[in-house]
Amino acid sequence: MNNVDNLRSRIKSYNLRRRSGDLNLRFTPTKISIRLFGMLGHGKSTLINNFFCVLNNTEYRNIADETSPEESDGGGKTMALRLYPLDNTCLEIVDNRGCNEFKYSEQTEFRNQMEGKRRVNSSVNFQGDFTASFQWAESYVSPWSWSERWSHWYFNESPSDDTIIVPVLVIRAGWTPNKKMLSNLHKFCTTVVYPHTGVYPLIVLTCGQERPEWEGRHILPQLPCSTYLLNNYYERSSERNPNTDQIILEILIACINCADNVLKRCIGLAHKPVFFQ
Ligand SMILES: Nc1nc2c(ncn2[C@@H]2O[C@H](COP(=O)(O)OP(=O)(O)OP(=O)(O)O)[C@@H](O)[C@H]2O)c(=O)[nH]1
Ligand SMILES: [Mg+2]
Repeated sequence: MNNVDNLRSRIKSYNLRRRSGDLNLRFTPTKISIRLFGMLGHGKSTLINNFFCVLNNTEYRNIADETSPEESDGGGKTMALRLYPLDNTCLEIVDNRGCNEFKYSEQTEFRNQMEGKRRVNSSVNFQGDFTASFQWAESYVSPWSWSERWSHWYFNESPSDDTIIVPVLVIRAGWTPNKKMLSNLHKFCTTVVYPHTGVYPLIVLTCGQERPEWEGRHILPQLPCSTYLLNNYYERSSERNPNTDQIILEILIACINCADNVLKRCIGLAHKPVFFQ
């Protein structure tokens, strides 16, 4: 078996339920939810297409709505949360709307997503509507408002024991954030991502072919984020090669390892913590 096949079979054979049993966990998670976050147009949806074609060893197909260059008007293509289960694995990937600068309202939305308050397939909204609706509901304007609002909040995208969340930041190599944006990103990782997931995000730097000098570069050197420089396959350049295949599979293995670390932190606990210290 070559290295790529070997990685592929490790991913397919990882069984979260079995692993939880081996660790004697007191609850049984069944899926790893890889949540993508990042700037508008930096390659999140394309990365999902890469996961599919490499894991299934098929030709590149645009399953997750990669933006074509003609469509790319800077407005953002993905506007809703979209769920993509990876066949025959315990992994799912959640595509996200790209943000502009990781400002507070954008981080609030992402926080709500991690708490399971954003329904899959619903539009992602950076206006802070959750906060507004929560305050409104709490003010008891009418007894109906509370239940009506709650019916819109769908807790399936389980913040709970069923799901281990693995955060992935997708950033284009060559991106030059200003100081404020970098500080926003740092805050996002330390005050939103880590407390909700128990890990720092994996960082995938896309468009590596244009910026080979970014190999080994850390966007947030103060944080222990594993970073991968990647040439995504995309519609106009979709011929597969073993190097890219290997990096894609290594990213998935890193996601599994991240989830495994979270499981180990849950040994002895009755439930997955709502917040990690
Ligand atoms: N050259 C190159 N182009 C890429 C790479 N990854 C993505 N692209 C291109 O970048 C553009 C944006 O990619 P998307 O996957 O749509 O980006 P996104 O982050 O999902 O964008 P939004 O949904 O709009 O936030 C598309 O035209 C892709 O073909 C890469 O690694 N190299
Ligand atoms: Mg997209």
